[in-house]
Amino acid sequence: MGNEVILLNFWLSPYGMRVRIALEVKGIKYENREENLSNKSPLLLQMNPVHKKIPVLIHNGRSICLDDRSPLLPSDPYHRSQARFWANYVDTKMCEIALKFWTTEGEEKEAAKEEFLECLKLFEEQLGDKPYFGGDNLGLLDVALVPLICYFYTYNLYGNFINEDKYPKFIAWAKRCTQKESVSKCFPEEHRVKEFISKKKKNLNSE
Ligand SMILES: N[C@@H](CCC(=O)N[C@@H](CS)C(=O)NCC(=O)O)C(=O)O
Repeated sequence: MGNEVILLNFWLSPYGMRVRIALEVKGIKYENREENLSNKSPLLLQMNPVHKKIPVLIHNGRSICLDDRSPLLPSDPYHRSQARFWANYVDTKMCEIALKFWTTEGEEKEAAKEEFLECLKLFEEQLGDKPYFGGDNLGLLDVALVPLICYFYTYNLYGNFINEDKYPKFIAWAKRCTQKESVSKCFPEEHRVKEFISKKKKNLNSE
């Protein structure tokens, strides 16, 4: 049997970006297939019939998860559970705040901004003096968090709130990550993010 790996994806998805980065780090070759989320392909519906969401990773015709023997996870059980805890925090908390920031105005938007900055403070502490959350190399939390960096430019454009001086470690980490080819090649171009978000905002404002 061949060794066919297909990723069903949507270019702006932070979840999709992290799978791409993990595949790059592991050196796995794959085909990236873009999905139209308002008209999902039969393959997506077949491979993820419960959630019907991207990303879906398909290996030789079967949907799979990236496994725990990944070099992204520390071997020490305590550090492994910490990495999982914080990666889950990104999923549940940060992605929700980011969505609130994009889709609300006024007080709610301000609250989302404050919450986001609180998260950055926590991550600044978690990072300490390490180059990456994973230590000397990218780890699970780095890969989970770094896709959010590609929205920073547009955050600042619409909210002007990320003051680099306040989060020096976090900003240095972000720059370090984006200088890695395994990360930067999975990021969409800045202008595409900006165009997509300004279009979304226009649609929301006209509703
Ligand atoms: N927890 C899921 C979240 C995936 C997710 O929310 N995917 C979104 C795109 S970013 C999606 O497919 N949305 C389509 C829909 O909800 O119909 C993961 O980590 O993979």
